[in-house]
Amino acid sequence: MSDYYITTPIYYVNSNPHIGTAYTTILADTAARYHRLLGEHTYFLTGTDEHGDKIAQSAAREGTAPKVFVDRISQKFRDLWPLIHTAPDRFIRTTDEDHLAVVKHILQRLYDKGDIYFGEYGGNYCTGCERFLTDTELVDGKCPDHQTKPEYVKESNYFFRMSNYQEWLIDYIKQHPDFIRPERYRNEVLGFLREPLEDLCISRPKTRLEWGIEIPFDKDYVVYVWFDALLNYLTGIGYDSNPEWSEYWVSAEHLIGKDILKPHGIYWPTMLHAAGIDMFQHLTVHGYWNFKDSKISKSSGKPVDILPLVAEFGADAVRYFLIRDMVVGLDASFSISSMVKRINSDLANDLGNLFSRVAKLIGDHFEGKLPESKDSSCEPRESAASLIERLPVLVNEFSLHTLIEEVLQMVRATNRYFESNAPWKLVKTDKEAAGTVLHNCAEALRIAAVLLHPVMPERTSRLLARMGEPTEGFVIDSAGQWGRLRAGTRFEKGDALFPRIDEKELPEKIPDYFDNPQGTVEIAETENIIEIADFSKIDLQVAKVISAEKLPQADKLLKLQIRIGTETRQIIAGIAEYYSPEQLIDKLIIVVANLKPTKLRGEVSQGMLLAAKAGGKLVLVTPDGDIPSGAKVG
Ligand code: ME8
Repeated sequence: MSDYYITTPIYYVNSNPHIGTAYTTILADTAARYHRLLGEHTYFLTGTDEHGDKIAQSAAREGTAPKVFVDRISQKFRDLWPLIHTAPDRFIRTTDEDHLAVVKHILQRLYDKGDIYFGEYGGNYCTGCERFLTDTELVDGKCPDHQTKPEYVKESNYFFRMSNYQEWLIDYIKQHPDFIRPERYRNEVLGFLREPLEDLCISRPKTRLEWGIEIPFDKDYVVYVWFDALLNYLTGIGYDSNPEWSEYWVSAEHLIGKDILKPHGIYWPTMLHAAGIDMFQHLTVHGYWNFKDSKISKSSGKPVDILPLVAEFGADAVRYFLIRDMVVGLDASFSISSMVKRINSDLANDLGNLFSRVAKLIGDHFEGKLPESKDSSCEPRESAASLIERLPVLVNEFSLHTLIEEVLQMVRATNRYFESNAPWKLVKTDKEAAGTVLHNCAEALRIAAVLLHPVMPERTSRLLARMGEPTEGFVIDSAGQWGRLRAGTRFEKGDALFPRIDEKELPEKIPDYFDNPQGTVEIAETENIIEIADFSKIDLQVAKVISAEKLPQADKLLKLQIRIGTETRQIIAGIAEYYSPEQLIDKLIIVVANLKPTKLRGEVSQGMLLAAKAGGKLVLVTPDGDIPSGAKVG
């Protein structure tokens, strides 16, 4: 059994997870599941990057202590992962105790070795990137990724002698063509390395930034956030504590977006080499998900949120679209329309429909039991065998979109086989022959489900369960064998695995992803007109009441615990005269989600609910229909 270790970037906790960060995590999760399917001992690490200027500033803006702030946002990432069916083996935080120890250990080692020195440096610092940018990286004096002018910073600091390792790194990359992939990013790194490499400033004086890991040999400094963050990849597998860490390490694959190529392609290998640690196996770089030509990011405005998509289409269908529609290395365009087309054509039509038709015929003509196959030679069998043979190559090359497309080609071949043999007619003249066709189709569907399980773990498990097959923990060597299904097994049709989506209904349901879905609205003049921009400052969201109780000694107040998306909050509402706590449980309400928290009768209130009042009556404003909590109102 060989080992495989895959990592995602650890995400900054300066704001919530979004489509981009979810994408890398889904891609890594899918890769991990494919390696498990190949029978490899696999470890998958993700987590959050919690130190540095950017986080300290976000916490300060909110008036919260950094640790309280990072605990809250980090939890949002942790809560999101199961909702999109990702299952990391460890969720690392750079504030974890074992990580602090690893960072200090490596710093001390490099310092003792003479690879760290004290000096002075002035340069253009981009807080968004959390690094100094060289003059050649600036476009019109601005950071091209963040469109902000960097700040000139000059101060005494500790430096890592990165320049000493420039020649070594060039040679290493040249000798290991797959080290940085796809090739365009390898070339980009070699391009950076054509310029002389400067030493890396790896500290910040505490007088400017306290929120970081203290340098072990100088208590007046904290370590630079990138130096701290990159080392998470070692902490995550128990470097220095687990004797088996190196077995995973040599097969490590770092998956990142192209925005963070330089720290991973240059800082990280030189840091490892200086510390006497072997290189990881691959740095695999993907492009950006764009929406209308701009990168989806926490600062790009809407849409960024993945949960409304999951609520509308289901986590597995969203995963399928994201993996199928991005070629790793290139940018891809996100739109609801392409997502709906993909789900409807591949999943609802090709896969889901075939399963329903096969299951229906088995139900109608074979009492719901799988008929026998008298002859298993058919085109689907051949295409399944050739795909399974190439599976390791496609997985190791990270060609997951090709792999998925090939599975769908096999499904389409099965549809053709089904159509050309017309078992619904054949059953009337030759029941045994019809049984053979249906059995072979079922076998092809089973193998398709096994091969798509890493992309859609939940839906394919359901499909397999309906054939009485194991739903997880299988490996391709056995599960990929044609002929595992036994005649006579119960075969259930069940409800549609991938219901067809009607695109016309979506602008109402997930308006954030559409331009002005309601069209322009004429409003009557009133005295108190506000601009749309003023209104859009108010973040109205749907929330679900989880619990409610009376506040002692406060006749009018109720204390509610509400859920907004994945987040739980407490609000104190003056509605006790109109609603009993029991009436409120499970109710969907509308809340102002971005109100500054306040205290009422000693209790924190993190929001305000909306209610309408007239003539001594008060009623809550509620959504007219079932919609997930966290849905935006506007
Ligand atoms: O850079 N398309 O964290 P980060 C695709 N903490 N992927 C995207 C994306 C988009 N539009 N937007 C973001 C950091 N990503 C550091 C990393 S690692 C030691 C430290 C993904 O929160 C992509 O993987 O800014 C990108 O590299 C990452 O989120 C950046 O996350």
